[in-house]
Amino acid sequence: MWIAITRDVSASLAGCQLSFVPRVPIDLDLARQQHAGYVRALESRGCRVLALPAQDDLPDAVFVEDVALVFDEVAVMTRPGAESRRGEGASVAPLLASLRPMRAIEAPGTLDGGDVMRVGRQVYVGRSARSNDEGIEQLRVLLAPLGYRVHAVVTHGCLHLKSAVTIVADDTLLVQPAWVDVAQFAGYRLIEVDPAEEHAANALRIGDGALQDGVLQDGVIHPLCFPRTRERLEQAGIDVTTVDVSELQKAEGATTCCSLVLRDLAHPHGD
Ligand code: CIR
Repeated sequence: MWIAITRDVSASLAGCQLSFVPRVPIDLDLARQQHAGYVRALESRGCRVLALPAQDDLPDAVFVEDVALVFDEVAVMTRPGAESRRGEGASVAPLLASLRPMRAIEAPGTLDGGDVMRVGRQVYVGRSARSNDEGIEQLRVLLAPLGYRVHAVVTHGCLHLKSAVTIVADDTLLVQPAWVDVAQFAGYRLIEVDPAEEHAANALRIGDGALQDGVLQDGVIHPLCFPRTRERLEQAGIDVTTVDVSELQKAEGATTCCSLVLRDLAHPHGD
């Protein structure tokens, strides 16, 4: 029903890109254990996980979300804003090509998957240090015939749009109001992160509100270290699976960034 593409942690993770968090030592073994726990969480939420081997020469390659966007109709290889990350897509593209028709963002466009949030047919794209106007425009042109509408969103003080806002249920967004103007999401139900948990807006939703064998399989994977925001999510009726991703957070990642989640069109009902 859902496929999640992941990639094992690079031996060189400590050399990752960092923009808004200070560089602190990363325990590589622990990062690998935590990543394995994340993969188990994906499986527990009903994903069939396709795990790519680590790319040890590419520090940020575990963050597969940034190199591609996957819709039901098409997959789009992005062109990451950080030059050090442009080699990561080459090994993801052949796998995606077996699952979707392929498109690509071309130079001088740049786009990171972490800047792209789909809510139904609306696609919000962060205009960030990583994603430029040209990249956003290319995506707009590419998706328009498929019935998606692209909206550019300015973020401030964070790496990606999905550092500031993620979808957690149909028409429900988890937001960090300090990093994005929430007025642009006025039509949605908004859940704010707890003020003490600055980085808590990045939740990974698995599900689409549909029943699976009569059971609603929909919920989010969320970092363990944000219990207050978790409580807010649960009070809003959202099913939360927590994962300890402390070492990946030191590399400025969280839960959406470590997978590409797509509908398994060959097995839409999990059979
Ligand atoms: C980077 O700066 O590119 C990586 N260290 C972190 C990327 C995290 N990606 C994401 O949240 N989508």
